[in-house]
Amino acid sequence: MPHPTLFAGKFISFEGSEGSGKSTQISRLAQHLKDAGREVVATREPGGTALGERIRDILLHKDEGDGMSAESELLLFTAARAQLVRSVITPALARGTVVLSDRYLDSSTVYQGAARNLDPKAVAAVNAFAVGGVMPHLTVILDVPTEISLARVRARTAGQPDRIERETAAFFQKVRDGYLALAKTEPLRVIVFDGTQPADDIDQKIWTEVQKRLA
Ligand code: Z5A
Repeated sequence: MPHPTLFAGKFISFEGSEGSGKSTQISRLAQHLKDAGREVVATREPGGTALGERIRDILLHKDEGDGMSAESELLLFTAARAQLVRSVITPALARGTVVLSDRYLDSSTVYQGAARNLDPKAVAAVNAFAVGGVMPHLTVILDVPTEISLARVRARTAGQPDRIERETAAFFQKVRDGYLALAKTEPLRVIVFDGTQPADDIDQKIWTEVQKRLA
């Protein structure tokens, strides 16, 4: 059987800092794709499966997550990813669906690697094991200065930040820098869009790029 990424399905991941506009752009792109007659599956990380949503709860919301080591954090994010790949992404690609994921393996590269300072080779090895070769055809990074993304999150969470939202501004600066560095190393797969532009403008730019890739 051919590898799932060789089927007619397309896989697009969205990355960026918290509050960079990923959910907003995923729902707009999903609508464009549906209007164009494509079947769409939208999912998120961590989460997207029953197991993944339980892991998400531990990672972000439960007291058990307090004091979590960076290594445990990496393994939990990638455990959720391994399940998502096998039970949602691969079957959807095999059906010819367009899969849109709010975060994927680049989040571990950047948050656990660049920002938590885990060995990049170890992060890459665990990521590779988790995804089993299923890579996005396109990764959209929404780039937003740290002050803006933090302000957007603060406005939304109204004083109830999750475990990762409680990190320092320096941590989020490493996240932003990590994404920009990643884009330079994989320019064919990863495209950076200015997330400070009006949502309609970003939407049009992403849709133009996606139509080229789907053609
Ligand atoms: N994490 C990790 O460490 N390692 C991993 O491997 C993975 C994840 C997979 C998941 O958080 C956390 O887990 C995340 C990384 C870590 N933590 N951080 N930081 P999450 O799923 O709860 O949240 P998120 O993925 O970081 O994103 P978000 O908070 O849901 O935001 P978003 O989807 O990027 O943005 P949005 O909801 O579309 O927009 C945010 C607000 O901005 C909203 O009020 C919008 O109306 C507004 N917005 C959107 N676009 C615009 C524009 N263009 N202009 C102005 N305002 C806008």
